[in-house]
This record gives sequence, structure tokens and C-alpha cells, in this order.
Amino acid sequence: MTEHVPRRTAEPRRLRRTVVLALTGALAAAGLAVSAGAAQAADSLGSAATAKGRYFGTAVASGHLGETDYAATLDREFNAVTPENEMKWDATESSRGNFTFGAADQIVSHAKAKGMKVRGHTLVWYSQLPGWVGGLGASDLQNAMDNHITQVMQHYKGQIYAWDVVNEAFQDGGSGARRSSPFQDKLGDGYIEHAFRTAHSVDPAAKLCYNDYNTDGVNAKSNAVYAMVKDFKQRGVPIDCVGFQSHFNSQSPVPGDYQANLQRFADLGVDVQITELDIEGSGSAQATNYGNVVKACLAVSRCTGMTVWGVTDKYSWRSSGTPLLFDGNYGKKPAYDAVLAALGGSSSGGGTDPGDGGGSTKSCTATYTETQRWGDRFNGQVTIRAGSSALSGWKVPVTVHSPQKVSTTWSGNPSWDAGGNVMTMASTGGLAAGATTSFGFTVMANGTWTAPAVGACTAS
Ligand code: 9MR
Repeated sequence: MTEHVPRRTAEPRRLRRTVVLALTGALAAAGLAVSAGAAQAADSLGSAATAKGRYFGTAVASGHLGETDYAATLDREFNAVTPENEMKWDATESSRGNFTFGAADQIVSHAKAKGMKVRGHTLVWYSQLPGWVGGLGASDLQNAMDNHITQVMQHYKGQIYAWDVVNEAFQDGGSGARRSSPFQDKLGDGYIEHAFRTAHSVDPAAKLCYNDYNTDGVNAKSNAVYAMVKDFKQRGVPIDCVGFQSHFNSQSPVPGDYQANLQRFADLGVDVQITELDIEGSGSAQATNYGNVVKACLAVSRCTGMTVWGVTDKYSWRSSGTPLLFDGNYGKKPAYDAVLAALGGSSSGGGTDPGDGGGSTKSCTATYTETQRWGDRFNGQVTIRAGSSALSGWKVPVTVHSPQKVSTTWSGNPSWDAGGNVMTMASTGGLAAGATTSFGFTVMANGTWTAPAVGACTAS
């Protein structure tokens, strides 16, 4: 089988500086906020999944919980949450021995108040790992890893349904090898088993999962994970579940053998869970893919639940690919309807966008991301998202900081001020309601690496 193109090389990582600039004027979405039901209605994702003996969860970012529509959609539709970043090592133990749980606690208490399950994400991962961890020698690193697992799991003991004990420990490509990390390089292959044994000793009631991406179909990477899980089960290493992240796009589509792959892991005697589902695209193609993923989980009796990697497209880690079930105004997308239908539920509201109240003003937002950097220059990308009305055009000013110079632009019509520092990028066409587009540019740094100032998007 061929391995999918690893998505990390196929698309730019979202970097440090993400600036969201909202439109001027009132947000159309504010008027028709969805109501938060105390009990889940029969027509929500969570209640439909429950009727099938599954949970339906979402990644949650603590910073958005105060947004009315975000919290209302979360509470109405989902019955499980995964903190998107708040339980990672850099968030919980950024300096050795100093544990900070504030942001993660906010999510856990919200979930508890609403009766939602919590997936803990994640204890041992090569990424979002503070620098001090990589600087330790082997025996010190082992102590630090054990202590990290112990302290974090202890803090949440009894409150976590499943923990991603180890995340993304295998390389992409055909080698089936372990990924290089401080843990792998200094502690060797045994660190994964050690992590699971430590986790089990702290909270034996939590389900302990191994979680990875590009393992969704049968391929060299999933074969390597399969061999590890099989070995663990044979030797009594305490592993309860395997998470399949399921980040899909055109380069990494839903594999044809997705269900078969879930089933072969389940047959090893572990639960399987879809842990970070998102599928780039739109309309009926995206809806069909989502429906198929849900059907695959339902067809595998040990597939205990599904989690999408965010509530709304506007906060997705790859927002420009609009990979989620709700648009930027919390309107239900066709993908939502397909998921609900696959779960056997039925929609009462018929996929309406809460922002479509009629008479709404044209609006847009602009989000800046640095997508790539070289020794002398960097690429910036600005994603434009239309509000709840279709646009015939938009413009966004971008100011670079002298002596920076913009050397190239793409996907827009640029015009310049006299000094050459302020570029106003205009659309080349219209934009459908809720849709996104983006333009890009290269900035020659000339020694200055400050991110450009991206002004508010003007809709027309
Ligand atoms: O969605 C997360 C994003 O906000 C972070 O910037 C990013 C940093 O690595 O991590 C994202 O979540 C990742 C998850 O923790 C593990 N699997 C891949 C997810 C998407 O990159």
C-alpha cells in the first residue's frame, strides 16, 4: 500500500503569529444566537451518537468558551471534549516541576457541568514540548517523563475518559520506524511501554490510548503501530485504545480501507476512537466523506466514539480548508447534516446559518499567518472569510515594516501607497457567504522580522 503524502510537509504549519481582524460593524451572527439546551435535544450530534452507544466530541480551546455562539454550539451538539492545546506538556509544565492547569481546568469544569466526557490530550509527544525536556540526560529524562505523567494524571484522576498517553511516535513514510524525539533518542523503544505502565499505575480507570495520524488506512505506518499494539496486548502492557486522528484533505483522503483498518485494530482487543477528525472541502463532497467516516465507526463495534478537531471553521488549525461541521457563523454545513443522518438523527432546523437572519450587512474577516521562512525572507498568507452574506469584492491593507519589502504577491490585485510600505490587496472576484479565500506574498526581511500589520477587511 502506498503511504499518503504526509500532511505536515504538504501544507504550511500555522505559526506563531495569527491575527484575526474582524470586520467593522455588528456581527450578523450575534442576533440569532443558538440556545444552549440543559439536556441535549434528540436532534444533536451528541444525542444521536449516544443512541448508537457512542460519544460525539470536539476539540475545545479554552479561549473561546466565553464566546456565546461557540459555547452554545458546543453545549447543544457535543457530549465529549478534548482540550486542543491546554493539556500538552508546554501548557502544563513549561518549566520543570511547575505545573499549571488553569486553562485545562476551565475546559474540564465546563465539560463536567454539562455531563460531557473528556479525552486527555496528550502526555508524551515530541511536539509542544518545552526546551528543557530535550536538554536532559537519559535517567533525568526518564524521571521527568514519569513525573509529568504522574502529576498531570493525578490532577485529573477520575475525570478523564481516555488519555492519549503517547502521541505520534512513528515516522511518516514507508519505514515503519519510530520518530526521532528526546524520548525515542535517549530512552529507546521501551519508552512507550514505560509510559503506558506509569499511566496505568496513576489512573487505572482511564482508558489509555496510543494516538497518531496517517494511520487511518492500512499502510507502513499503521502496520508498525499495529505490530506495537499486538505486542503490548500479548505481553499485558496496559493499552486500552488506539486513536486515529483522521485529518483528511485532497492529499490525504479518507482511505478506502478505513473501516477495515479500524476493525483490524479492534480485533486486537482494544477500543478504537476517531480522535481529531477534520476533512477539508465543502458542500456535498465534504458531506459524503464525513458521512462515510461516521458509518465506518458505527460499523466497528469497538469504535467507541468520534471527535472532530474543532467546533467552527473559523478556529480550525487549518481554517482555510473549512474542514469542520459548522461554518464561521456557527451555521450547520452539509457535512453536519450528513453526520447527523449517518448517526441516525434528524435535523430540526434544516441546516440554517444563525447569521442568515435576512438583511444582514456584508462583512469579512482577514486572518494573517506566516507560512514559511527562509534566511532572508518569509511568506505571509491572509485568509479572507465572508460573513453571512455573499460579497462582490473585498480589500485588505497590509503594512510591512521598513526596510522590509514585498517582493511577490499572489491571488489578489495589489496596489501601493507612495512609500511602498502599504499594500492594499483587492479581490479578483466575489466570495460566497461564509466562504474563504486567501492571498499571499513574500516579504524580503532586510533584517526585520516583525509580522506585517494586516488591517480590517472591507466588504463590498
Ligand atoms: O490544533 C492544534 C493547534 O492549535 C496547535 O497549534 C498545533 C501545534 O502542534 O496542534 C494542533 O493539534 C494537533 C494535535 O495536538 C495532534 N495532532 C495534530 C493536530 C493538528 O496539528
